[in-house]
Amino acid sequence: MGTRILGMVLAGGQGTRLSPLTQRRSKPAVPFGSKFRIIDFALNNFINSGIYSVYVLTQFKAQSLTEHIQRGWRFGSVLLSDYFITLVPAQMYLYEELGPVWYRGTADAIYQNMHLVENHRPEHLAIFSGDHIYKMNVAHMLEQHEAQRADITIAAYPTPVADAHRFGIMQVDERGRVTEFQEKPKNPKSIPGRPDTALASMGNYIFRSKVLAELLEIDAKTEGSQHDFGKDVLPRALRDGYHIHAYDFAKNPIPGQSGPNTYWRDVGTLDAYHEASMDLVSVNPEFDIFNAEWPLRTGSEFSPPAKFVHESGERVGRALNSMVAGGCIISGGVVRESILFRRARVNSYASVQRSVIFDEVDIGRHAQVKNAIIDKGVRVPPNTKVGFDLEADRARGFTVTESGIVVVPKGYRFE
Ligand code: ADQ
Ligand code: ADP
Repeated sequence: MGTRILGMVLAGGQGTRLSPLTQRRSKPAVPFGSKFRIIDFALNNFINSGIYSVYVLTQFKAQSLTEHIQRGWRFGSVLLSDYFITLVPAQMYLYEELGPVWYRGTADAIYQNMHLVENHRPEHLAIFSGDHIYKMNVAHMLEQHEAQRADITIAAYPTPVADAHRFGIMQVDERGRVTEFQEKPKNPKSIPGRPDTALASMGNYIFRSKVLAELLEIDAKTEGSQHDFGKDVLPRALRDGYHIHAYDFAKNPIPGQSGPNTYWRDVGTLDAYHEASMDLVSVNPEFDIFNAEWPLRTGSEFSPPAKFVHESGERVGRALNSMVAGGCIISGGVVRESILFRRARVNSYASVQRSVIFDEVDIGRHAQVKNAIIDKGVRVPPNTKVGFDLEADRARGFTVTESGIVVVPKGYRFE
């Protein structure tokens, strides 16, 4: 018997604009929120929606992601064949006409893996992006998809017209059926009656499997196609008369949460990443990770609890408006509005402010760090300042963003 739905997460994004955080890992593998990685949110959306058969498609620099999935995302000793989260690394695919090629685009990534789909014979396929921070009850989207008897359902998010050129933009009729779809249009059309807002695709789709197979078969043979869902497959499906429905994300119900579900962020730039991190440590964050009815799993690892020591004069070990992961020791230093990942160390008289500190970073005595993102394992020597003199930081080779966030890359050694 076939499965009702199979999940596919597109996790091949290069994340160029997140460099240097993506110098050695793909975008979905970038750490976020003290103990998660970006991909965890997409995976939790599936698991919390009761979708337990999930393939994760990777392409670039997948090692970090592979280790994360293998370490954390296994269903223990469950032997049921329908319970799995499996990473599918890109392989050279032998096209008769082209010879072996890597994934040519998002649609091609799925096309090359249709044999996996055939093994499960699912009625529907949920193809979701692994790049965003949000909660989404996919079961509710599936209910609508089935109730509407749609061939394709696209998750939709109303977005300011000024940002709309970055997305696939849809027009829908009064019942929510998609009548137009344009990928990243230069002059995006707004929602009728709402001149400032356009309806953006979230890059999350549910396809009737049979329809997907037909569309991908045609797309693979279409000359000039970039083999991308937004650029090629969806516009073609619309032209060919398939029934495409929009799913209104704001109506998505999350257990344990009232009001509309409006948080969906692409942390695709360093500034967006920093801003989303600062939201988490704010007193009333827009994105709530403490909802026990929507548990957020991640790569589990054993680490001791966070520890805070010393209190005498200037030498105070404490953290305020911050998140501190397991294994950290805040020893006589002060942390404010910051996120500390596992096993970070803040030593005496040091201060850390509005910063994101990755695993195993060591902040030396009297060091001061502000508006910074410090990648894994970097040792900030005693008395060093980061984020105070941006020219000096640039001269050290650090990335400094438009809004003045300083990023210290993995492997950097201070003199
Ligand atoms: P883009 O922002 O251009 O638009 P894209 O680069 O196509 O997104 O990436 C989509 C997803 O696929 C991401 O999760 C990415 O990690 C992954 N991915 C990219 N290339 C891949 C490959 N070769 N193999 C595997 N995975 C890959 C898309 C849609 C728009 C929509 C926005 C929403 O095309 O219509 O509005 O997403 O963010
Ligand atoms: P600094 O002045 O640089 O902060 P200290 O040596 O004064 O360094 O403080 C280190 C503190 O960290 C110790 O007092 C201890 O409480 C804590 N600590 C160090 N190593 C461990 C460990 N392995 N497990 C638990 N706590 C530790």
